[in-house]
Parts: sequence; structure tokens; C-alpha cells
Amino acid sequence: MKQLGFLQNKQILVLGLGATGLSCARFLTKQGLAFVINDSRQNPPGKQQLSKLKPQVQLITGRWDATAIAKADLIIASPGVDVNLPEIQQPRKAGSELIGDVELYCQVLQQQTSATKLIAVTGSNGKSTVVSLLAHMAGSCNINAELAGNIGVPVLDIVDQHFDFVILELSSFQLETMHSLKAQAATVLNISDDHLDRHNTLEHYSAIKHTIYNNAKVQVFNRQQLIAQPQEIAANAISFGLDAAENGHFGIANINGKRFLCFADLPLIECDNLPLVGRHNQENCLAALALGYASGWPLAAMAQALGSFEGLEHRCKQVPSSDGIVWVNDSKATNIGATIAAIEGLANAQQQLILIAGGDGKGADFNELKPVLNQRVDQLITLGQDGAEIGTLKAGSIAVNNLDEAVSVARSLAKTNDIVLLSPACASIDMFENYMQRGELFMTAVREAS
Ligand code: UMA
Ligand code: ADP
Repeated sequence: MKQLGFLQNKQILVLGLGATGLSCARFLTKQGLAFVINDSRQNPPGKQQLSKLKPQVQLITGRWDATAIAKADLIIASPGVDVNLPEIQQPRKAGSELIGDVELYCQVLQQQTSATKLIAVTGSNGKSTVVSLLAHMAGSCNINAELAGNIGVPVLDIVDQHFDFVILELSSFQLETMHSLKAQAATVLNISDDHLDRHNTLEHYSAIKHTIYNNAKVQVFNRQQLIAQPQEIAANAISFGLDAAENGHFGIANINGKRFLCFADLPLIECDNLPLVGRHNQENCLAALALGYASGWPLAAMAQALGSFEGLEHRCKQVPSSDGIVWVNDSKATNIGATIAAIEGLANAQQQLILIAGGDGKGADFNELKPVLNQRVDQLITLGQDGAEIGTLKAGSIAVNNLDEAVSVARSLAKTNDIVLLSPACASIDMFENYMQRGELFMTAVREAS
């Protein structure tokens, strides 16, 4: 990669030494630039790798360092760092720039007049599923595309490779520190309470999400959720929704008693032929089709590819078992919206639905869960820091101490063919390393006992 003029002669400070901080360190090192790293944790996860990459780099840990912040001209913050903290804002010198890694990535692409087109996806739920669907469709259509962002690949790690398209999964944390994104296609899939411990109000969280539409060539929007729609809908915007679609938009039609994903009235694929379960996933497929179409990808080939996308782990996935109970791992449901979608997608008149929920609620108002808990869930088992609060929403709920106990209580309540759904509506960090570990432990408990 060419040396980038706009980064020269600046005091650069990287905040955070996780996956993002390390990718910043790799990028800056390749550019031959000096930098300092500051992580508030005593022992940040990237420490060892950093010492191999650049042993002489100055790393400050265990606090936010006012002196380093005060000296910096350019501060690159990791998404997990709350940049609004007074410890970070107050020491900054006048004119210093504070951005995230994705903002820096966009600036680099623009400096290089790169031809790479960005497809940008945010939303409270469905981001990883939609970007993975897009990557799967791109693969089937022989389109040179790469996935990056919140899905787990820090963008600066791919900045010196050429792709025709980069599919960006963007969190509110990343969007909060960005202003230069110019996406070919951008969407806010949906908005429900999430991360309010950091963004305080739904209005603020929503305003941050909406910045993804700024300068987008094509806005792709959920026509059934007003809060997620651009304030000014451009003439070329493309909508998706689970209802019938008008010309130029994506939706669902009933044809001879069968439901099809459609482009206006053109049937693309029958819903029963989608390996993904639940109406929320039909919505995700429509969003992916709309984003691909907005990027000039071939419609028929994209639709065909949907038929072979098996879905991601820990998202409404059935756990194999031999005990006749339908165990479903939806550990990635870390907010209320995801849990409501899972319950609505799975509840039916024939099978009892037993829900296991609870964990760290991140400041959410659980009352929104009450109607669905009372109308569609037969038994509620709660655990974790905010489990008791969820338990108050449904009479007869059972509180347990850990996941093993939750599985054994659920087994004692379930009859053959009943559904036991782990869909916590909460983050996992109060009891587990992450949602993946929570999902793995659930699957292990199910397998061991069945
Ligand atoms: N932290 C500190 N002090 C620091 C830096 C971080 O206490 O100095 C804490 C944060 O509060 C956070 C954790 O450490 O709890 C990790 O933060 P980080 O910024 O170091 O995380 P990275 O390892 O760089 O990973 C980040 C994203 N993490 C977060 O936004 C918390 C990853 O998204 C993303 O895949 C990665 O960059 C690459 O872009 C993960 C995530 O949980 C999957 N995202 C949230 C979500 O999906 O809900 C937003
Ligand atoms: P994200 O990356 O936004 O967290 P994922 O695709 O990983 O989204 O899914 C997270 C959780 O949200 C899972 O529990 C999944 O079942 C649920 N989910 C997926 N798509 C939707 C949607 N469109 N609406 C509501 N919930 C959804």
C-alpha cells in the first residue's frame, strides 16, 4: 500500500487493544507510522501479539491516560471503548480528531480513490445473518466480495487487498465514530432496545444507526418498521417487508396457497425452500436480495443461492438430540427483539414452548416481552443477573442457578415433541465468556443428558 499523506506527522493514539486495536497496530506499522496504545484494562487481550508485532511500542494499560490523550492529534478508538467518557473527552486538545477504525478505513479508500463498493448493514438484529447471506450469494454469483466489520474481521486487516465489494457489518459503536461512509447500498434492518447502557436512549441509539444512510447511493429500508426508515426516502430507495411489494421492491406473495419471496410480483423462491426458519429470516433474505440488487447483482442467481444457506450457529438452530424434545439454541439473542422474533417464529398450537432466558439486560426495558411471554410461551425458566426481572413478567416462572440446571428443569417439564428454546434476550457476560460459550454449554448439556 502507498504511504498515506494524511496520516503523516501526527501523534497517533489507539484506544483499546482487542481485535480492533491490534488491526490498527498492524496497519500503522505497515505504514511506518509511530503510535501509542492505551487500554483501560490491566491485561488487554492483544498484549502478547502486540509485543511480537512491535516490541518497542508504548502501551499504557489499566487506566485512560490523560497525558497520552492530551498529546494526540489523531485518536483511533475501538468499538468497545465508550468515547463519550469524560476521562477520554476532557483531556483532548483542541482540534484533535477522534475516529473509529471503520472511519479510518473509509478515509483510506477515499484517499486511494478505490473502486471498491461498500454494502453497509446495521440493525439491532439480523446483521450477521444478512451479511453472511450476501457473502454466500456473492460466492454463488462469482462476485469478488469480502465480509468485514462487526462480524469479526476488523476492516483495516483487509484494506490493502482488492475486492469489488466489501460487505460491512456495522454496530452502533462503529457508526458512532464514523462520518465518511459512502456506501453503494446501506440499510438499517430494524431497531429495538439494545446497548442502552451505552447510548442511554432509544432515540440516540436510533439516530446513530441512521447515519449509515448518509451519502448512500441506494437506501434499502424495512417498509414495515418506521423507526428504521430513512427520514428522507430517496426516489431510488428499495424497500423490503413481509407484505406484498410494489414495483421495484421486495416482499412476499401468496401464490396457489404457497408463500414466495418476490421482487414486486415476480416469485423468486418459495419460503418452504429456505433452510432458515422463522419469518424474521424471510425478512433477512429479502433484505439481502434488496442489497444485492442495489449493488447490481443478478437476481435469479441470488435467489437460487438462498436455497443453500444453512444459517449461522447460535441463531435459532436446532440441537441434535435423541430424547424426542426439540432443543433450539438461540444464544445470540442478546436483546428483546431477537427473543420476540424467535418465539414468534417457533410458537405453535401443537407444541409446548419452554423458554430459557436471562443474563445481562444491558439496561433494556423487559416489559416489551410481557405479551409474547404470556401469549406464546408455556413455561419460562430464568437465570443470570437480570433473570429475576424477566421472571416477574410471567406467573409460574422458575429461577435456576445455571444453564445445566435450566436444561434439566426444561427436560422435566417437556413432553415428546415440545420445544425448549434458549433465547436469553440478554448479553452473556454476567455468566459466560460470550454468547458462543453460552450456546456451546447449552448444546453440551442437551447432548449429555439426552
Ligand atoms: N474494553 C475496555 N477497555 C478498553 C478497550 C475495550 O474495557 O480499553 C472492553 C470493552 O468495553 C468491551 C471489550 O473490552 O467490552 C472489547 O472491546 P474491543 O473494542 O476491544 O473489542 P474488539 O476485540 O476490538 O472487537 C470489536 C467488536 N467488539 C465490540 O464492539 C465490543 C467486535 O464485535 C468486532 O467483531 C471487532 O471489533 C471487529 O470489528 C463484537 C461485539 O460484541 C462481536 N459487538 C457488539 C454486538 O454485536 O452487539 C457491538
Ligand atoms: P446481529 O448480528 O444483528 O446480532 P444475528 O444475525 O447474529 O444478528 O442474529 C442475532 C439474533 O437475532 C438471533 O437470535 C437471531 O435469531 C435474531 N434475528 C435474526 N434476524 C432477525 C430479525 N430480522 N429480526 C429479529 N430478530 C432477528
